[in-house]
Amino acid sequence: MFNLILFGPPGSGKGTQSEKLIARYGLKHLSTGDLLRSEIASQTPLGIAAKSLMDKGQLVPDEVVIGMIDHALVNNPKARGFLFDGFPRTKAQSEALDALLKKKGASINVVLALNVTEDELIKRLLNRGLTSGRSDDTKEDVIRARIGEYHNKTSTVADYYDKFGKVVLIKGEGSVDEIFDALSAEIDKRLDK
Ligand code: B4P
Repeated sequence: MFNLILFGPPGSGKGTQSEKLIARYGLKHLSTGDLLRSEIASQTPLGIAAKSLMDKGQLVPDEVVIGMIDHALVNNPKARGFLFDGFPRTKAQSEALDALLKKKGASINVVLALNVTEDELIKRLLNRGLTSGRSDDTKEDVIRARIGEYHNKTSTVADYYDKFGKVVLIKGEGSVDEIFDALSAEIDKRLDK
């Protein structure tokens, strides 16, 4: 199995690059943001509770997203590998993910971390908010709260995997294709081994 975490702050291009990477490498895409938005669209109790937090720019509780990922891993026994997009976002989520993969005799191969300046993140998300219909993309104070959550809770995920030498920083500004090429080069190096 080849398991990859695409890491970075909100708006760094995780969703954009994930679509291209799964098409090239045949990995199963697991985006906790997409899973949560699908719960919201179906108006499940989980979705209704998550929406009020997401609309404030806050993270949803660890046990909720860990449960969703556990379910997805169990439901995809034949996957050749997973691309985790927007997960893990806390140290507790990282530890839980490692334990879930261990049950499959697998682990994270690499964490590709997209690096983008804060001004560019805000510009991209406000721009996406014009067309996405996402309520968390339309207000600058909510976007700043999401970036704050990233600095306070999520950036520690990179420190956690860095201890195992698994983190590679990737310049997240430039054209979508340039960034895709840089990400692919890092994956190819590891697939060749
Ligand atoms: P996510 O759905 O993960 O959303 P994101 O971080 O905002 O998006 P991403 O970085 O994928 O942006 P994209 O590539 O699309 O999370 C939403 C919320 O869900 C969180 O705030 C939280 O509340 C909750 N949540 C999700 N996972 C959770 C977890 N594990 N634990 C707790 N809570 C969780 O790019 C953004 C824009 O930039 C797009 O418009 C794109 O077109 C543009 N763009 C991309 N690349 C570009 C480039 N190179 N140049 C110019 N523009 C570019």
